[in-house]
Amino acid sequence: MSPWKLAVKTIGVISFALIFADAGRAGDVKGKVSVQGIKSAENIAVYVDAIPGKKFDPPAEHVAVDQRKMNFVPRVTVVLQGATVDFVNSDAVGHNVYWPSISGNKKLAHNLGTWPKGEKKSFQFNDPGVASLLCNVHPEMSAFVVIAPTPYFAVTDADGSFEIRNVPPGTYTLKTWSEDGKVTTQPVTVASGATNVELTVKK
Ligand SMILES: [Cu+2]
Repeated sequence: MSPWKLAVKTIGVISFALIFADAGRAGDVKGKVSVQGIKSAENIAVYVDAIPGKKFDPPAEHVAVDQRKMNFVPRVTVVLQGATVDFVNSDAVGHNVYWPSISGNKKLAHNLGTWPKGEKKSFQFNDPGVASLLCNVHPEMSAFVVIAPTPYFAVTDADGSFEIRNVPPGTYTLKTWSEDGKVTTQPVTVASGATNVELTVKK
């Protein structure tokens, strides 16, 4: 084979391989949440709903929720089902952590107790839904842990923008959860590269 023909053939094989690699490459879901009748588009959880036939191993890395300056930080945390959350206390006062239910199921209520600065307590969230975190020492404190069935999730920033990275190509249901709005669902088809979506959350 002449060097020229060999070069053409090699380039052909490489291009073919690249096209196939690209077709299977994960994409990013980028978007913006608009709100109707709600004050803010911030702190809205956006996630890919359960994928039939697909199960995810609990992540090894723990997620932290702090209690700092008399607030839970962050206010909204999304975790994959099975994830362990470390509840930290960074204040000089004792804080408590409890949730009266997960998505209204009172059987999943739990009280972790009260502990001082510098200590933490951990909890593994095995049931999907939303845990409303409260502190029984300071009734004004509240926050949320959204337990998602997939590892593809994000929380909106101040202007409602979000980005879910590394989603395998496919068609899914995007779901939102917010403190004051209704749950929104919307189909999304993900390919390699960026997929842009717009979502509206209503009161
Ligand atoms: Cu407290």
